[in-house]
Amino acid sequence: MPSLDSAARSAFLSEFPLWREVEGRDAIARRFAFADFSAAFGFMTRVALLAEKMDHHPEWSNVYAKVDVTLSTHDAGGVTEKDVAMAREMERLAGG
Ligand code: H2B
Repeated sequence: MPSLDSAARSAFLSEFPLWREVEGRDAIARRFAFADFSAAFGFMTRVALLAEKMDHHPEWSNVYAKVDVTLSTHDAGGVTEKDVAMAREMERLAGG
């Protein structure tokens, strides 16, 4: 699967302005902020089940109510449509 071209990257960033491009590597990232740990971990649980189905897994970390997510397709060495699909699902599951 090819990495996204610059038009597709711009389209993604305008559709999802809370996502950013990571400096120094081809990846996209966003911090999700929830009301509390329970909401954050509930989100992570739902995403984890979906990630298994999609066979596409986020890099992420959690501190209390915050979840920091980085998406990249390791096989492709960069951002692909799989990452956009996962970002879209994350927005949906976060209630965005
Ligand atoms: N997740 C992500 N983010 N990138 C990948 O390239 C990837 C993955 N590859 N999850 C999958 C699993 C691969 O390792 C398995 C063997 O299909």
